[in-house]
This record gives sequence, C-alpha cells and structure tokens, in this order.
Amino acid sequence: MGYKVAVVGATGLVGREMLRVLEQRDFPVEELRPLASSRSKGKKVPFRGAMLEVEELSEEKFEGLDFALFSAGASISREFAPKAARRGVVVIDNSSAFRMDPEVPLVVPEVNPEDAKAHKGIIANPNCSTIQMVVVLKPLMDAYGLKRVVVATYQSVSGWGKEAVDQLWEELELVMKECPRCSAEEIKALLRNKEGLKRVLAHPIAFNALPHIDVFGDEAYTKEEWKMINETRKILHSPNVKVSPTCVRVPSLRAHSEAVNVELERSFPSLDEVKELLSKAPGIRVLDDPASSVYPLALDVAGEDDVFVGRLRRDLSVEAGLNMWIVADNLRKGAALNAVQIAELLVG
Ligand code: L14
Repeated sequence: MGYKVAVVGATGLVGREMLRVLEQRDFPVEELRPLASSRSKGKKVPFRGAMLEVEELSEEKFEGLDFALFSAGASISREFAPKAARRGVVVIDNSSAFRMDPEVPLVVPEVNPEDAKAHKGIIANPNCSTIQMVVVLKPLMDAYGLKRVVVATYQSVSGWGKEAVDQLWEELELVMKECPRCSAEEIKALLRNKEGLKRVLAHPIAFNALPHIDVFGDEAYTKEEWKMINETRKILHSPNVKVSPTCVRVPSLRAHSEAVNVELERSFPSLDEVKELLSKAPGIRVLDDPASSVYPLALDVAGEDDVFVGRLRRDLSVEAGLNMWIVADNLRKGAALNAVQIAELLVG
C-alpha cells in the first residue's frame, strides 16, 4: 500500500528530479502518474527501473490521487492546482502562483513544518534562493534574533530550466569552435552578433554575470528579489525582518551560491559557537576551513541534499553581524527535495 502521486511537469528539470527524489527516499508510492503538456505526450520518464509514459495534463487525470507535485510554471499551477485540490488531491506547488496567498502554507520542513498541517489542499514550495537562505537563518534567528539580511545570489542556469542550460552550452561550444582562447572583446563580438544563436536569458551567460533573474517589478527590483523579501518573511513568521537582495545569474550549471550578511539582535560570543549551532541544525553542513581553501562550491554541492555554509566571519562593521557563503543544489533542496520533504511531513 502507498500513495497515488502525480508529477505535473514531469519532463522538466525539476519534474525529473522529483521522480528521482521520490525513488531515492523510498516515498511510499503505489502509483506514479507523470503529467505534462501535449508537447511532451508520448515521452517516457524513468521511475524505479521502468520507463513511464507521460500523459497529457487534464483535470480528469487527478481523479483518485493522493498527491500532485506541480512544477510546470505558474500559469499551469493557477489553472490546475485548484482543480486538483477540489478533487481531494494534496497539491505541492513549486511555482510562484500561490506562495504569498495567505490561505496557502509556504513550507521549508527544517524551518516551519507545523505550517503544512493547516493546508486547504495546496501547499507552496518556496523559491530556491529563499529556501537555502532560510534553512540557515532559522537557527541564527532562534539563538540571536534577526534584524536585517543583505544577500547577493549567484544562481545557476538550471534554475531557469533546460533552455537556459542549452543556451550556456551553445555559447561555450560556439566560442570553442569559432574563437578558442579569444579575448573578452572578441568573445563579446561573437556572442552578441552571431545569428541563429538561441537565447532565453536577456544576454549571453558564458563568461558573464547577469543581475537579472525573472522579470523586473516594483521599485526596480526583479521578481526574484521580491520573492526573497516576501517569502523569507512569511516562512520565518517575521513580517518585519529586513531583507535586501540582489539576484545574479552566473554560468554554473547547478547549485545556487549566496553571499549573505546578517545583522542580529544580540551578538554571538564566538564564531565557534555559531559553527556549533549551525552544524547541529537540521539540513545544514558547515564546510569552513579557509587555510585549506575549504568552503562550499557549486561544483561540489551539485547533487547533494544539504545546505552548505562556509566563509563564516564576523561583520566587523556592525555590533552583531555575521557574513557567510551559502550553497545548495537548486534542483534538489531548492525544488524537488523540499517538495518531497513536504509530502513526507503529511504521511509521517
Ligand atoms: O521558483 O532561476 O520562483 O530563473 C523562478 C525562476 C526560481 C528560479 C521560482 C530562475 C523561480 C528561477
């Protein structure tokens, strides 16, 4: 016996990772139903040694299911999540559609697991950059109080999806083919002027860093930056905590990195105490040995489940401040793993 589970957006990067996480964690799945748009009809996705045929998403496909994990974009969620919920399915939604809805819990299991219980059919999975940050902020907040967070993200192309990963590869291949070991100016000319080069991000991403994730919104902040402000407050139940983000896309494939500066209410006695506190907190691994060049790196954290933190040091410019470097796999803890962990809260 087990649960009947749909994955909506099963052919996407996050959808495929959801299947992998369900399998790896031995989630009690009795039946798995991969759903996607008509474009993916007939495709197959691997689950527990079998290849499952992807079915076209429609309202009727939710009949008789227990869980539906959505990762097919906000408009699909807006249309189908309420319909699934009305049929008694518990929806765990990875899109931004319902995250700030006061009726919808926004859950990171290490931080606010109790919120999940109050759901009315839909639970939202937070934004990837927010998840990895709040996992670390929570124990700091509980111990020392939280005043203000200043964060700059270094986000991988996989956060956008397959096409952005393809864009990075195509740009790198083009450079290697037509202009290997070129100067920055020559690469600029090549990547800016080449016709037929597919581009889903606003600019070339190879050899670059783009301060632009999601679309621009109020006050000249991007929506990704607004998500970090609003979702952090909601998850931590701290409507007054100040969050000042800058979100940047970098040419890493997988795992987001973040430079995080925290101003606390009360000072911490020593860095050792902070390291001890974070090492004991759920879902966190401290990796911090600067003398040996040891700190978390996107390349190493890709494929891992934990949130990694290093470069811990006092902010010498304020009374009670801490600087750190936080890295997590955006497709796992930032998306698929967190979603499955939410489901585990409800079956446990
Ligand atoms: O979950 O990296 O709101 O482009 C939307 C876009 C997360 C990341 C979300 C990206 C995101 C993202």
